[in-house]
Parts: sequence; C-alpha cells; structure tokens
Amino acid sequence: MTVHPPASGSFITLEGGEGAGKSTQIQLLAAALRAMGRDVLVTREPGGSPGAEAIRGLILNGGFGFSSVTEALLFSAARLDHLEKTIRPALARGAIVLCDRFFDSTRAYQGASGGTAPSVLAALETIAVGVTRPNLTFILDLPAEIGLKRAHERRGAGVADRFEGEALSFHEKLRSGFLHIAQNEPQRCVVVDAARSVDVVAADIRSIVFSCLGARTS
Ligand code: Z5A
Repeated sequence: MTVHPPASGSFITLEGGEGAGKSTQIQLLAAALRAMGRDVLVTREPGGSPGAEAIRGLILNGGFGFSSVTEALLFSAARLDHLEKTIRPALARGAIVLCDRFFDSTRAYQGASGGTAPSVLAALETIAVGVTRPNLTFILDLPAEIGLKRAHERRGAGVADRFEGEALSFHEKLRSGFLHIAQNEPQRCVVVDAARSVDVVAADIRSIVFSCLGARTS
C-alpha cells in the first residue's frame, strides 16, 4: 500500500461500528509504538480538546433529538477545535497521532445511516478538516449483531447511548457505509476483520503500521 508521507508526524485513525474494538486496539497499538520509543498521542472523537469534549456531551447525552444534519455540524465543529488544539500541534512536533474515530464516522453515521447528503458532508470536511487528513485508517469490520452484543455486554445494566439504541438496520447501513469508504479510498483505508480475537486483530494492525512507518523512513 502507498502511504503519503506528511510534512511531520503520522496521523492514524481507527473506525468502525459499535463494539468493533477501536478503543481496545488503539491502546494496544499505542503501547507497542511507545515500546519502540515513539512519541504517541492517543485521542478520540467526538472530543480530544476541552471544547470538543463539551460538544460531545451535548450530542451524546444532551437528549436534544438533533437531526442528522445538525449532528454533522456539531461533530464538525468539535473536529475543527480538536484539530486546532490537539491534533495539529502533536503532528507538528512529529508525534504519531492515534485517533479513535474521525471524519469517516461522520460520513458513515450522519451520511450513510443518517441520510445527510454527501455534498453537505464534503463541504463540512473542507471547512473543518482542510488538508489535515489521516495517512492511514483502519476500518474495523464485523457483523452489526456481534458489535451490538459486545457493546451490550460491556454496558451491563447501564442505559444504551444515542446510537446503540438505533435499529439493527441503522447499524447494517453503517457497516456498508464504512466498507464503501474503504473501497473508494484504498490508498488510505485498510479493512480489518474485527470478529477475530483481540490479539489476532492487534497483530494485524501492528504489522501494517510498522510496515508503513518503516516505508516512511526508507
Ligand atoms: N459519532 C458520530 O455519529 N459521528 C461522528 O462524526 C463521530 C462519532 C466522531 C461516540 O461513541 C459515538 O459518536 C459513536 C459514533 C458517534 N457511536 N456510538 N455509540 P463513543 O466514543 O462513546 O464510543 P464508540 O466509539 O461507539 O465505542 P464503541 O464502538 O462502543 O466501542 P469500541 O471502541 O469500538 O470497542 P471497545 O470499547 O474496544 O470494545 C467493546 C467491547 O468489546 C469491550 O467490552 C471489549 O472488551 C470487547 N472486545 C473488543 N475487541 C474484542 C474482540 N476482538 N473480541 C471480543 N471482544 C472484544
């Protein structure tokens, strides 16, 4: 695969539906990279800066019943703040930035599943993201039922969040949405079978990241 070398650090995102294992895998990858002496920033969306974390609370726990377009605007506003305050400064110092969800989640949740027009999402990406695009994106893919079961087990007796409570058809569209993104951008996206064990998935991700970083230094 071709990874386009950025001017400074590397920007890697993990994407996928509910319970795909992004948070689990991002921590394992960060530990492996830090063990090699790399400067690693782990961050997430929505969130990753104080302002973006405040917007996260508004969207996920506010109970305002925002439309998909309103959500797309809010996620994009959070993303712009996150980029300005957290991601770009880390890339500028040469860090590897590992981000749990990024613009592909807006494309999949608010676009493929939520029905927001691609032209609206493209305009928001131009404003919020500009040229700071991920070098590498892992799409953790698994059947929606398995992901929802994992999320349900993790939650226990707690209340389902804004998206977990959506119908199975929403989550199936989400999965197709992520796979469609990967198909359209094979130079950036790698689909990983996330239905396998944590260790097997982690080994796959690690080997791809190491080979991409190696390619960058050669
Ligand atoms: N959202 C959006 O709509 N638009 C946007 O632009 C953005 C986000 C940026 C943020 O939720 C929500 O915002 C999200 C999309 C939406 N939807 N929801 N809900 P969040 O940040 O609170 O959580 P999340 O990103 O949705 O996390 P998640 O999908 O629920 O989980 P995960 O990070 O992918 O998985 P995990 O926490 O690592 O693992 C889940 C459980 O499965 C846990 O108990 C693990 O121990 C277990 N697990 C993990 N891997 C495995 C394997 N391989 N086998 C078995 N069990 C496993």
